[in-house]
Amino acid sequence: MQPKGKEAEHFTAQSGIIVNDRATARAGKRLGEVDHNDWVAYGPVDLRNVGSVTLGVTNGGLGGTIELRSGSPTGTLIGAATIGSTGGWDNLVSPTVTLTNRPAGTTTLYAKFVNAAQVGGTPDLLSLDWLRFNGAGVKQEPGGTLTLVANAASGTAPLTTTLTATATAPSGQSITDYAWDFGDNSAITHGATLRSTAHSYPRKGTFTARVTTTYTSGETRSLNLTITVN
Ligand SMILES: [Ca+2]
Ligand SMILES: [Ca+2]
Repeated sequence: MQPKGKEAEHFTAQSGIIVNDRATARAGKRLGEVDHNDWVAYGPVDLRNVGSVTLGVTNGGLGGTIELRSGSPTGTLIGAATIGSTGGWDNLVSPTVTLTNRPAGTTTLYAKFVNAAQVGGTPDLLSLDWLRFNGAGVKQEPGGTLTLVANAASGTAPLTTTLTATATAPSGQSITDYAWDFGDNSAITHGATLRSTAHSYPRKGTFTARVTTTYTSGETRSLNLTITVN
């Protein structure tokens, strides 16, 4: 089984793509030379109970659409995200794409990059840094509860927001860690009692903020919240 978090550069096949070293990229690498109709593939993946995929992407170029397809580069379209300018190649956004028409079993997931307005292969469309598969997957979530709110969840740049989690552990356990991922490649912050934290988003974009609680058993529970900066 594939892990829920996936570096974009850990593809199993590609067309027209290279891997670039970039200090600001997660795991130090991301996709390069991303042009119209290029694609990367990840497989095998089991998308049962995976309701959405979050895409970590930057765009200092032309922009375009990331099409998620199953089975082949021209297979069933199961989700798409259109990426506008993020103001530079080091500015990451993290939209979450809801999946539809998911295959019933294991498949190869293709991410195809599309912008028919690109002329002569320049400039690049965008750079994909990572993907995250959201949902319980084939493994059951542990017990406990988790809710997440932001004050505010949207606003104009620069936006400073306060994220607050309300969580309970399964019976007989306790919460040992809250981990906060702001969806912009800034450092994840942790704390055993860090139920609430503030974060600033200096630029416009769509970001998926995420909190993960860890229980004494070592099991975790996560929840996403979209932050929209206009
Ligand atoms: Ca290319
Ligand atoms: Ca990466």
